[in-house]
Amino acid sequence: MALPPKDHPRYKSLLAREKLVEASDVVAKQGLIAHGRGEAFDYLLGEQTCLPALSAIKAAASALIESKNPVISVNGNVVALASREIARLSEISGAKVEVNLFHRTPERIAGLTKMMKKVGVNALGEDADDKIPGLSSERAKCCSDGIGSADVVLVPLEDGDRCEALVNMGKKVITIDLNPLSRTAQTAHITIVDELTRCLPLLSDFIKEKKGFDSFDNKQCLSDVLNYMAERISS
Ligand code: PTJ
Repeated sequence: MALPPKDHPRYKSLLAREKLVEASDVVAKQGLIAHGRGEAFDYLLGEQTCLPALSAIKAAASALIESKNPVISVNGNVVALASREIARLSEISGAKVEVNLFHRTPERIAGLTKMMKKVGVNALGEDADDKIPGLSSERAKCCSDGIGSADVVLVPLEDGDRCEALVNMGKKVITIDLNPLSRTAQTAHITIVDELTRCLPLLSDFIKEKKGFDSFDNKQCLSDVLNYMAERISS
């Protein structure tokens, strides 16, 4: 991987791009477009975790602590950018990890499972024997001992249709999405509007310290994030 110079003011951002390009055999091409959209929204947040996101992270910590059968669903972007952070979260929360893709191919599932194995996680995903109702084709596939039987699902960077289908299955859905206006952000029960690699360590820390947050209103939280962005733009 071509490392950007460490003193570059946009080092973190350039490094993330390099990671996605480096993993281009397992990251969907559409994933690069999704990343660019995320970057644009992160500019509006000032590339920092805002207070409403912090309350969503605490609410997510509570949901994961209380969950009996939590699952973290990971896609190409998530594994390429944050496999280590996901491994730590899985260890601390006891959540299983399932590689579950929108643009599903056996090659990508195998490659991403291998990348998770390198960080010590035996991810589910290869033997998909269940389906998410209401979705067509390959994107419906999932594992019965993973997403199929989960009570709480953390799905970072998810497509709106699939997020809605998980909610309709009765799962408690937590997402991480820099776009507070996306259908996923609006449909999930808990939306963390923050950058993936920035919020995952905070989420793990809150679970470890058992710092949850009981009263949480997602609609209010999204509205607070939008106000925060608007104030930043107008000042
Ligand atoms: O690997 P696959 O086949 O499962 O496909 C993955 C993608 C991401 C291509 C697929 O899930 C997709 O098309 O997602 P969307 O509908 O583009 O939604 C992704 C959302 O994630 C967008 O709203 C982006 O703003 C947001 N996003 C992108 N990068 C980050 C992010 N949010 C947080 N942190 C990021 N690094």
